[in-house]
Amino acid sequence: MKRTAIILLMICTIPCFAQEKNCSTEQFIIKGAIKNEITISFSSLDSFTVTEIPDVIITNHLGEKRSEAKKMKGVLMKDILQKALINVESPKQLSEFYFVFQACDGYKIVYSWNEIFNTETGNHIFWVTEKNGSRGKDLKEKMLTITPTDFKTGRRYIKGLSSITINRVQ
Ligand SMILES: Nc1nc2c(c(=O)[nH]1)N[C@H]1C(S)=C(S)[C@@H](COP(=O)(O)O)O[C@H]1N2
Ligand SMILES: [Mo]
Repeated sequence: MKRTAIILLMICTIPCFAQEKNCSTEQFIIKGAIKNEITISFSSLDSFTVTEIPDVIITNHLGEKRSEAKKMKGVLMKDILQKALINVESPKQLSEFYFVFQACDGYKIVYSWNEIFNTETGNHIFWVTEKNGSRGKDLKEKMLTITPTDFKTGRRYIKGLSSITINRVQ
């Protein structure tokens, strides 16, 4: 009886220690080394062009299939990020900047300024506003970004994006 009680107590306390696995966000903030902090929510959608995104197989670091993202639509992240006015003395120095995308569970990934604005990859980094026939706000993760041209697509598939911080390399 006592043992059962201890086991039950252990099971009930697990959620307190687990990372917030299935968190979601209604909006994300663009901040850091910029003149104008920007908040993007589902109502911001009207200000951007929405395009179709090809189907993507989400793979882990070993290239194994984790899930499938189909029937997606989205907004190019560079259309959004170009509205952030970076604190810089000359355009040449923009090459020193990088963007940290952070999710609600603390998961973080990086893009460089050049990757977004000066390579083909920048044409394939999306805020996913529709997936598998559901609108973004009805998705489990709500705010979601994807880079379909990555080799291992899971790494930069950000579920529950909460902020983008613009930093300058030290
Ligand atoms: N918020 C958040 N997003 C995340 C992760 C995470 O830990 N937290 N893990 C990434 C990794 S490493 C992989 S492989 C994929 C897995 O995607 P899936 O949930 O569709 O299987 O999610 C990515 N997105
Ligand atoms: Mo992964």
